[in-house]
Amino acid sequence: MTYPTYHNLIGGAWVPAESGKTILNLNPADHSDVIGAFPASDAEDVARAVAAAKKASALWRLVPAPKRAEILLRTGMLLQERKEKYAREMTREMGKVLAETRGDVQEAIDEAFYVAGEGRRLFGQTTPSELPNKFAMSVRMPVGVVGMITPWNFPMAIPSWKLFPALVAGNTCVIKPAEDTPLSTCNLVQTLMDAGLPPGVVNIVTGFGPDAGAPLVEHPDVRAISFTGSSEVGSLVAQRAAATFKQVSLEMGGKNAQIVLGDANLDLALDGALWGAFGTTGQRCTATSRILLQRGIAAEFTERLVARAEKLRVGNGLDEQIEIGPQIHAQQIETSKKYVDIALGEGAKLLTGGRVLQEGAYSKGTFFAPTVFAGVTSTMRIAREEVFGPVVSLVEFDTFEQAVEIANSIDYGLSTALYTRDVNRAFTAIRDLEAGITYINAPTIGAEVHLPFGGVKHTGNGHREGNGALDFFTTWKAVYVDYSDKLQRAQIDNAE
Ligand code: UN1
Repeated sequence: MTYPTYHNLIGGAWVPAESGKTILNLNPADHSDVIGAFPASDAEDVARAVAAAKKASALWRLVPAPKRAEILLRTGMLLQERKEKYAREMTREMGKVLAETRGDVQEAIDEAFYVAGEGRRLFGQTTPSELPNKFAMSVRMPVGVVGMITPWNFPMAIPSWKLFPALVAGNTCVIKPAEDTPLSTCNLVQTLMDAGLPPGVVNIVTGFGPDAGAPLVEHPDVRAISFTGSSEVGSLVAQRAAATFKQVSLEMGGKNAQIVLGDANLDLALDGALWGAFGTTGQRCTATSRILLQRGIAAEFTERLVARAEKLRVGNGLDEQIEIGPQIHAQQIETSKKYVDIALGEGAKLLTGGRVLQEGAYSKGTFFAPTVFAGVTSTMRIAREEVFGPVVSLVEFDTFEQAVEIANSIDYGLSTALYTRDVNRAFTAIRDLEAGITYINAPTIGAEVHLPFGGVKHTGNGHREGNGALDFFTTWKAVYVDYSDKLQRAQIDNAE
């Protein structure tokens, strides 16, 4: 079998891992399709990448922000030209269907155009001084060298959410993409370089979390870490980063609820539920994993949902007819299986799916049947823990207030959706649902890049991506200019 060998990007040069070790990147729909070998990096590679980023920082921080932004603008335009090629490569390495990988590249394009505009803003404040003939203002400064650890489910969009704001703000970066989907990050960063990004400003080290991610988190010259992944790993990242007082932005799990009230447009709510639960094979942090149904419409909704779930075409995402791709790897399949067993053990009723697909062409990859559980109550583990697979639970309720209570009764708080025609209830839900994102009459997935993205409770640690990212990737400097030509003592010389 022949396949290409890819390298780390350090100081503008593509180089193998010092150890020479590699990881094979396989197509999850067909394991005989090898995308390539990528470096299995370790602390030594990370140290070289951080040193390159530190060196590049001296020049990059002095490039005017509007000029930095022009590189992002050109990157967005180049990504438009390359969209189809990159989407196909992403489907090969990640599995999700072409319509979705085109969306993933589009999200990076949107981010590029959005952040490019920030190059001419990056606003600070001016404010009066308490002393005469003194000027006061605050300006945004780059943080320095920033580290990024990104997941496999949005292999280009999520790196773009982190890299582009970090770059426009004048930081230099080391990114460690998920070991399952490094090619899309390489494609993104190659595009940045083709658009004029100087060497060393972005560096890539590929590899496993414990070998390549941990040394990045611990490196003393890295000033901030932006992480998207599981809550379990996020907690470790935060603990390790605390030793060197790094800023940490964590974007983690969800157990997102779609609430359907009795007055909802049921056709619309069904379309939303199917897309939210089974789009990206349920492998989004925003995926709908609980559907809360008001008693009066529950039976009809359930029947129609199951009928449509059974018709979904599961297969290789490169085939335009396919609606649901594979799961990323065998471990995720194991997790889906595990939660099916947990749900059955708790007394939930399996209405469809619940099994690994292995017949015919399915045997070449890692496929799981779209799965629906009914009779789920809010205390069951299947209603509380993230599966990250095509598994959705139906929970019935009587009143709107109960629905909000059930929706909020979990440790996570990323996305929520309410289907209703009642404007009063819609606004009450907007106020009361404990989540970073609430949709009315739209599914739990589908965030746009220029709004804040992130969650509450165990989903995050208070930072936001999207329009919150600049706050993370900059640090405030307060500036005082005294033009009185004499010593003026604050709090003393102007006191009564
Ligand atoms: C994720 O699942 O990690 O809102 C991100 C959405 C996408 C982003 C998902 N725009 O579903």
